[in-house]
Amino acid sequence: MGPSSLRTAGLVEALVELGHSVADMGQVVPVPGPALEHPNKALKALPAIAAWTAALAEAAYQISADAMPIFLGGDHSISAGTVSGIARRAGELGKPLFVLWLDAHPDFHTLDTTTSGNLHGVPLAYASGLSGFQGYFPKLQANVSPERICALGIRSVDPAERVALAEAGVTVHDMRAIDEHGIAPLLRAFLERVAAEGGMLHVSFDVDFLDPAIAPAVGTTVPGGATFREAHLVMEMLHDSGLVTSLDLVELNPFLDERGRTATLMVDLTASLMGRRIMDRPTRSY
Ligand code: NNH
Ligand code: MN
Ligand code: MN
Ligand code: MN
Repeated sequence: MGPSSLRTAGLVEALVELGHSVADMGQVVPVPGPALEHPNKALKALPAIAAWTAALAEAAYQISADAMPIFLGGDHSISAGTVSGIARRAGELGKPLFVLWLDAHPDFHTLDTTTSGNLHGVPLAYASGLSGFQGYFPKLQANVSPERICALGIRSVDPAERVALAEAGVTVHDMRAIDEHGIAPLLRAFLERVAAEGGMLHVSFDVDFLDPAIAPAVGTTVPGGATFREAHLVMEMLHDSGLVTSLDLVELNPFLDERGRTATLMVDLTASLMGRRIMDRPTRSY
């Protein structure tokens, strides 16, 4: 229902109004795979998510040949497919891929370390090439280097993720860092790295990055999230950078929304990323 809700809230219309040409590619269709037995009995819907990952990786690889894809979730597990498919495209183009992970959570579990068994907790670890997915998720054709990932807005990290993030060298700017430094300098430093290396940039936007007071329509709210203006500023800076090559909008659950306000906010934030601005600015610098 998340994608329908984003469409109903006017995502396509907002992008068209900004002068973009938009093609709604509809629904990716997964091909069901075999039943899978894993020693971690907590894992939920493993065969289904593995099938989705394969289908989405192929779709992301294909569509990124000549368009900027926006992937609508649905569960954040879709990013196992979207990020790995984009990584394959980046590899083929000979460009380094960077990932900006906007989320309350780092989603850096492996199939062995997740205790909830919710596979929205694993996509970034899979796409980073962490071991423990072999034989269950599709074999990775390309991965994103963990040192090229920046997780922003983090405020709920499980013990195993804490260790894995540090070992892998992921940049994590938690809410404490945002409070202390402000969100702009943290993002600017990352964008400067992307620009310096001539990289592609995938942005993965989990609704729970936002504070639940402004974005209630998500199953895993965590207090103390990004404010309305922090979130728009991130999107405005991303636009000005000209670096973003693909985007996920995930975890929107319209059953939990209030009069569509979260869906509308996600559309407005996407519009900021795609060029909507309060006032024209003299330069495109970020
Ligand atoms: N880390 C927890 C888990 O693996 C929560 C993950 N929930 C999310 N991630 N919504 O974005 O179950
Ligand atoms: Mn989820
Ligand atoms: Mn997430
Ligand atoms: Mn989350």
